[in-house]
Amino acid sequence: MALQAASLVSSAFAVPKEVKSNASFKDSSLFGVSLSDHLKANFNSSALRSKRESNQRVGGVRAQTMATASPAVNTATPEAKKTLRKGNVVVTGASSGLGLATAKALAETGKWHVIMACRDLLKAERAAKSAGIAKENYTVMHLDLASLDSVRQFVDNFRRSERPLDVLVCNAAVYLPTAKEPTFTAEGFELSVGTNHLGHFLLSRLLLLDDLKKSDYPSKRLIIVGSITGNTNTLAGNVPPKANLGDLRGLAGGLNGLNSSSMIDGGEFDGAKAYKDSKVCNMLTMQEFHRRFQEETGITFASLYPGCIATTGLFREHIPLFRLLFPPFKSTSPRALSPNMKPEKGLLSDPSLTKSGVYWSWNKDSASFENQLSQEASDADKARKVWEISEKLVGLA
Ligand code: NDP
Ligand code: PMR
Repeated sequence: MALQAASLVSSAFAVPKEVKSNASFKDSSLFGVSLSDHLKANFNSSALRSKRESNQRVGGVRAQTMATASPAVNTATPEAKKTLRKGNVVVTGASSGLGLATAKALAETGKWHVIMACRDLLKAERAAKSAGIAKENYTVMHLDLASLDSVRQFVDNFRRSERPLDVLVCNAAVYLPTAKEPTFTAEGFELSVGTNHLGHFLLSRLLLLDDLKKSDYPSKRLIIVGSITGNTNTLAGNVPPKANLGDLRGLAGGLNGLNSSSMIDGGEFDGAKAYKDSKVCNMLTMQEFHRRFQEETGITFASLYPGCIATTGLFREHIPLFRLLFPPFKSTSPRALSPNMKPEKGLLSDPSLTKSGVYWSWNKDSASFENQLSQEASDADKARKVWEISEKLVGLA
């Protein structure tokens, strides 16, 4: 056990200074790239590590990232010859945690140009440099998902760059478990659902229909990161407060906390629940995309649970005791000790992972499997309603 644990925490990861705790990842595979290797090799770059950050280092790194097929170019077919160019992937929230690890791993394959879509340009630039991502393999572009204007501006800027879009990864998220009162996006939506769901909803609708659809890439993908904690068919999803979208009355009212509740189900504000609800929306949205657009566009839509990555920036707002106990507790769990998420076993070589409409997870033996969503997170009727209400809220209907 100790040996396994040691191998899991063998790498240093200098996180950007905004991230209070250091990142500790399990092995990762969203794009079919072994993140752990990259992280081990490069995330300990000291170039931008402040003394304070060094002092804060607690964890080692095994990364678990999000899966899309590698653009594995097969020159044997004319189709492949046509697409020898690098793939272009937009990763939201690539300035930290899973998004940064994913950006790094993809960039290092040499087969992807990563557009790091981030709200804090300086932080993102520093994070990319600190992670050792080669300049020619990434571009940082501004995106604040808590502002629909910013989302639209991002889409404009992206189009101006004249890059084709081959993969979009909706990864960014905020988690506000200790907030007593709701806070709001620029348009007045409760911040967690506004950022994690509505911002991504608008982004993916705009980029999907006009950009991703046009890509000539062999594997076009839209990945939306979900979570076990939004799935009430799991132990983790039964830790209160549980996700529950109810009859969507709060969402329909605009989540503004004035003439409507700030919570999707119309209840009292609860930051932890708002996050879990937003993850249910993410998973429902992926399925609705699949139903509406898979056949027409050939795009693969997928969601995933990346595993528990206990020391990313996500828990920065949590109580200090949680931040102290969660990483060591999680790093001794059987799942964390397993050689999890070996992408070479999974997404690179497993053709089934190109399947659309799936919520992926990886077991302790690194094998990918189609995970079962909770009843609510797989409710097609609810997915349609969330879609229709969200369209109105973001100004698409
Ligand atoms: P981090 O907090 O490290 O990363 C979140 C990223 O989202 C950061 O880059 C952050 O930017 C960005 N972000 C937050 N708000 C906005 C915004 N308004 N506009 C643009 N970007 C924004 O967390 P993780 O890496 O852990 O989380 C990544 C994903 O993984 C999330 O979707 C999360 O739900 C999911 N997940 C994580 C798990 C875990 O155990 N960590 C488990 C299950 C799912 P900035 O750097 O500027 O703060
Ligand atoms: Mg946890 C096998 C059980 C399991 C798993 C896989 C997780 C993952 N959690 C599990 C169990 C439990 N958790 C139990 C039994 C408890 C009560 C002691 C517990 C508590 C807990 C808290 C307070 N867990 C948490 C929190 C958080 O604040 C985290 C959260 O919900 O963030 C939204 C969290 C998590 N637990 C996980 C994972 C993956 C998280 C982070 C979830 C996410 O980012 O979506």
